[in-house]
Amino acid sequence: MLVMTGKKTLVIGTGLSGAGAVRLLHELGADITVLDQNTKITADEIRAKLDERDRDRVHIAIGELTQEEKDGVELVVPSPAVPADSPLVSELRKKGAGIWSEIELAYRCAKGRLAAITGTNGKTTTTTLVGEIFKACYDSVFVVGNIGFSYAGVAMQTTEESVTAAEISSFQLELTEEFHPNVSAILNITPDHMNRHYTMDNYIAIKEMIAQKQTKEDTCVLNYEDPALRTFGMEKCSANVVWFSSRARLENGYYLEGEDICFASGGNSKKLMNIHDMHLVGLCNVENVMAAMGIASAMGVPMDIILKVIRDFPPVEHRIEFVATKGGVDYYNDSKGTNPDAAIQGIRAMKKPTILIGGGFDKGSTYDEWIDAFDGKVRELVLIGQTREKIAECARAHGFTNITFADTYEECLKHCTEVAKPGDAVLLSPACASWGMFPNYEVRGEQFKEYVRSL
Ligand code: UMA
Repeated sequence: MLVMTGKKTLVIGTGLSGAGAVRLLHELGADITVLDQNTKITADEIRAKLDERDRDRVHIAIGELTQEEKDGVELVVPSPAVPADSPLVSELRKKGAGIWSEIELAYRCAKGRLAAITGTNGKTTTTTLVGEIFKACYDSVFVVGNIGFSYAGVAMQTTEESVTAAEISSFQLELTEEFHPNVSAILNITPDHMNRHYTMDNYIAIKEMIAQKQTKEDTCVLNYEDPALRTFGMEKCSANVVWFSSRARLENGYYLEGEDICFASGGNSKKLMNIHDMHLVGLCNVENVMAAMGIASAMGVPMDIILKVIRDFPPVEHRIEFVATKGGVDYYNDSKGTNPDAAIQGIRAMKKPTILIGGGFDKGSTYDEWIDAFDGKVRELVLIGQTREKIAECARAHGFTNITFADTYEECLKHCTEVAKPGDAVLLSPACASWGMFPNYEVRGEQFKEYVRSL
């Protein structure tokens, strides 16, 4: 067990991750300062975000730290929103402090077996599905991480019998050292978060860190169709690799043949299920399901249990989620389409002329492939947020000109209902993060659904 008694620690950020880290550090007996760099927040607001047991046991700092507060800090746990190269983190790193993500801290204290899932898209669906499969087979199951539950917050509740499914983002992975899941999975890697990771090579290297401590005793589930992952699995990964493919008939691994998901091992293959026997739709979800099969099977869940849970599994909220038909118009919430690659899956799933809502926070993405994927289906593009000019310019360069700018979300939603005709679809799939206009993509999706229901 990690010994932290009396050690001077600093938690940066007071969201879910920060509150979870404080909870765990408190249990470990550390001396904790919690810093929020948002100068608009008050100490009382920070206290209210912490667990009741921690509220009066931490030192709270807002904005910047004094020299005294910085001196002697041995461990820093920055929240995922805090860049790993931010001035404060860099300064404390230089002074010799350990810099761990909340996931690394949690891992060092948690017990039982761990399946960790990363990838640019599909993480939440796959992690939720894997969690449901685990619950159908094991008594003590935790579903944590980027999905919206702090791993550190529950680490002390895990036992040797526990089985944990963790969704892990690149922000969380980049500050890991000993993190070592029994089963890891990288679903795909396409450009995202370039404002944080700068280059694609760096982003790929960070994603691959999920398997950096794995050995032949462990399993790494990888997408055979992703060029970077194919190279990683064949040349660099030290774990036992389980492949999945939506295009090739594999000799070993999970693959799609026609409408059937099959599994092959040592040249023998068998059909596992037809893709129409599940509620999840779209090729991206077939890939998520194959990955979940590989992860759950490697964690010891029998295939009949895996298949039963997949058949019953409902679609995940905010991911190509059908909301309602109003006035002959179908409304779809794909607020989780927070990058161009995810939004491509959203538009591909549409079968009708579509009014598409796009735009939001600028993560440094390029939008060409997304615009190309419109494929004659988008009737009008309604743009909001910081990226609207950039997207409009890109769309025009690709010959798409039916573009409207909205200054507010309300104006945008109202415009969509005015221009949509019976037989059309309205799709919220912005290809951008929600930050700046909303606290997160969930709020953006909820507001869309509320508006549609009120029509
Ligand atoms: N803050 C600072 N300094 C900074 C930046 C932020 O002090 O430089 C403070 C803010 O004032 C605020 C806190 O940090 O108090 C916000 O931190 P946070 O956004 O990390 O908030 P959490 O609630 O801890 O959420 C994080 C993840 N957020 C991000 O990665 C940005 C959540 O993922 C995750 O669910 C949660 O931990 C639990 O693990 C969200 C996300 O958007 C869903 N993830 C990205 C994505 O999926 O694309 C990676």
